[in-house]
Amino acid sequence: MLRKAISPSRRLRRTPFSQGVERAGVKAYTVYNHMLLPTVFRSVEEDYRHLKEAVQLWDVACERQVEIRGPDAGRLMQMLTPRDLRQMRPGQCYYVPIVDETGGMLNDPVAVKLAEDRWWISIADSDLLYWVKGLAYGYRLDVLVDEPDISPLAVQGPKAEELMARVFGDAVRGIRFFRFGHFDFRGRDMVVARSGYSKQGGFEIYVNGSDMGMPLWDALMEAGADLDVHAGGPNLIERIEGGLLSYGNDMTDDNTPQECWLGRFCNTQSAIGCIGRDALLRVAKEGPVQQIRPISIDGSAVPVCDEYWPLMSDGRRVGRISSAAWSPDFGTNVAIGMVRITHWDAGTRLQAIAPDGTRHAVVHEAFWT
Ligand code: THG
Repeated sequence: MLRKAISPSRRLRRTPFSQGVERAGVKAYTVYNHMLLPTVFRSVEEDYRHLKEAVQLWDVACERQVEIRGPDAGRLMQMLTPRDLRQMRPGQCYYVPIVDETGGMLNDPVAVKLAEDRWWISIADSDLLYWVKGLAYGYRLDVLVDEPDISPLAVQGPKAEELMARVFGDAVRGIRFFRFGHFDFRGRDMVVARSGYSKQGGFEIYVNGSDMGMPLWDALMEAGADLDVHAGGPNLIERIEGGLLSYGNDMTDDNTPQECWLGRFCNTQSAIGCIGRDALLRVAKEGPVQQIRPISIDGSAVPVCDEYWPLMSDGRRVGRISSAAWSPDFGTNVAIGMVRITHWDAGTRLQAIAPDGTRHAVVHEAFWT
């Protein structure tokens, strides 16, 4: 396992909140969309406990926005995803699988509809901008596609609403899940959504302008002192408990949305214009032959999963673990795996080959929360 520093350089982008993150004592980063993403402050377990009890500021500026604007924006958006966007209104966010012409997953972003002719795609870790620009150019669409100076800052945890109300006013309390509103911070308009990569509730502020990063970070830290606000980040344990998938870890372009258990976010039949529609309709006839499942792994705390761990049955490989962590609240190791159809029923007992030994594993029906 990697336990070395990463050499900084201009290619590894800092964020508008990096000063605040460093001041808060960040202990580890990962790299996401060529940008720093803080992952650990006190320890993964302490951060997990604090996330479930208080409120955290997350520097998720690495969730970069692909902005599409122009008369063909809606058409281009529908080309990207098998989720039917016809009912989506400005003010809404949708979690959308993005697929290529084979139905393979290219990204699993949050789409933000600002206006009929203006959208943001809040991307996971892949260079989606080039696919979108390529389609816009190849199809001669009347749109502009670029990456604006917008940096998400997530406020997550049970006390998030109280903290947000103190800084943005009581109106934030009225924002519904996966909806957004426009709010003023020191004369700058910002999109504030009820969303975020945790199951603890909270908001995401699409910070408008890098120059506003530290002023907003400081304002939130000051306003939340008595709420025990602390810096945090997407938490490995909490997101596995909650079944939140990580693109590049749990799935790649080798997987269809159906394999990723994202079928509930697809309306392939009615998503007319989606580039991958024909391929997905073809595989839908047969149904997927492997699928993501929650898995528990017996024994003491597992090491970091930084490569697939084979899942075995009777000496045959029937799947793989892609994310795993010890869950203090569930008293077991929780994991996300891809399992073959023959072995994906809840209760199926398998063996997981972790680097420190082979362990018993059990397939579950649903994620833990
Ligand atoms: N917020 C924003 N951008 C993002 C993420 C985010 N970009 C990168 C990454 N996260 C994209 N992946 C996800 C994965 C899950 C969710 C959001 C983005 C998510 N899922 C909920 C669930 O599955 O329970 C809710 C989905 C729904 O009901 O619509 O929130 O976090 N801006």
